[in-house]
Amino acid sequence: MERAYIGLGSNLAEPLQQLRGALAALASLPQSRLFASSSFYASDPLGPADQPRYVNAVAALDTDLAPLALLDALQAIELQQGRERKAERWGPRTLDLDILLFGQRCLNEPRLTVPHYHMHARPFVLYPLAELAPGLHLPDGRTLDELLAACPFQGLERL
Ligand code: A4P
Ligand code: MG
Repeated sequence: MERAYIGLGSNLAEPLQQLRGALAALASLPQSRLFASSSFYASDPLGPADQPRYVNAVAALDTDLAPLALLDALQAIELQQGRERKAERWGPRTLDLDILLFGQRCLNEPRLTVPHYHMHARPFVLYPLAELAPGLHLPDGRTLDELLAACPFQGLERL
């Protein structure tokens, strides 16, 4: 099995419940085992400011699914929980599930870029990730500690 890290985010329709529902769905994915999940964090929105604050968390999932099969499964969970894809970039959503890391793989496919393209600069990704994997390093060799040092715990509140 490979360990994938999944970023969870929601800012509509009871975000905490959305994240709890998503964790339950992750725990029942085939060929996979939910290894751990972080605390929940309230976070200021990145992108348009006229939207509610988010709740974010990170999960560690051990899986035998191929990366694209995992992406399909995550998108199915988003849809089950009422996600509507809107044109606005970084707009509000009931549930967003991003593959942050998949083992030490680097993937550049039309539907899937891993590591997630913006994870290195997002406090609502890095701090929950640090709870689960303090000594982690990215495939490019950067350590999580380095990234955290450059990313203030700003606009973030551990719930
Ligand atoms: N895709 C490519 N790589 C990946 C990956 N590693 N994981 C593709 C998941 N999906 C990946 O995603 C668009 C397409 O990205 C997918 O169809 C998939 O094939 P989407 O979920 O439909 O769209 P999106 O999430 O709105 O776009 P984007 O650019 O991925 O947004 P982000 O980066 O996910 O940001 N503020 C706070 N505080 N907390 C948040 O969680 N999230 C966002 C969304 C904005 N602001 C936020 C937060
Ligand atoms: Mg997304």
